[in-house]
Amino acid sequence: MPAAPNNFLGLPKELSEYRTANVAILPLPYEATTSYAKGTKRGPAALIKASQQVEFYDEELDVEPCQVGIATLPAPAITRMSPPKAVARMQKACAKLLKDDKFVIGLGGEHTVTVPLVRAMSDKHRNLWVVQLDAHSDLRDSYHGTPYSHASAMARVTEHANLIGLGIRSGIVGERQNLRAPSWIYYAHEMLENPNWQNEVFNRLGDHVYLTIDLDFFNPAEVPGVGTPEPGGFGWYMALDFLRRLFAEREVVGCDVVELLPLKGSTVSDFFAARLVYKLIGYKFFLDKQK
Ligand SMILES: [Mn+2]
Repeated sequence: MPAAPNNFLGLPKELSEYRTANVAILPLPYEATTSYAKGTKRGPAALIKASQQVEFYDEELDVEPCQVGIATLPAPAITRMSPPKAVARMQKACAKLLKDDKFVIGLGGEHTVTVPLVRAMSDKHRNLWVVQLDAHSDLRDSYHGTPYSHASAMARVTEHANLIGLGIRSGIVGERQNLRAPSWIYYAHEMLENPNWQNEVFNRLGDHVYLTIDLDFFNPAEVPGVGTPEPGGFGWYMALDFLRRLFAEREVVGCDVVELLPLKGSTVSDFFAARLVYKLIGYKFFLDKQK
């Protein structure tokens, strides 16, 4: 028997050809500045491998979202580059996909990969908003000597876009005051105490949104395979409830799922991440627009 194609979902040729695909999966196995556990560079490959066990059928949407066509790109050759060079190379790769009108989903790698993706997206979409699901604010201006640290990803992002950070439960003193208006941070404990947080977010959020999901947003009991786990966190259904509304009420122009750190002996996090990426594709193309 021929081996299954090594692309997202293991799709046959007619559903994974670049020319006709609406979605481009861009693996970014970049890991240069991780400060705790190592291994996020193996994230994209583990996610793609796990995706080959995901069913094509989405029972919630009652469709096969993969029918829109999903091309899996080769990873850009960035492993030996300095951070500024690697960031420039990733931005170029993303810009090419946007020029070809693909809906880009970046797979990390450490959270730094969001910087080049947002730079490419903000060249195309003025007044871009970034929605960040993450345990960490990532707002240090630089960390361990580099402005391209994973701990500085959102500091760089706010140079190009407005930001709404959700689920944050690890940060630095003064970060909320230093955030340039109209950006916002929602700490996890505040979201738990405020049943109206979603409405507040949607009252503030602009029309064009780039979505970045750091898997440590989720409870580490549910997603243990992350570089920097934080106690607390949110669950699958809570996230889907928010994401469904985000895709229905706003124009999501691109996304990434980052910081997957594949663990020996457990595929839970890899499969969770793969299913999450497929949910994003389903919500992007198969929800009725409301607004
Ligand atoms: Mn994080």
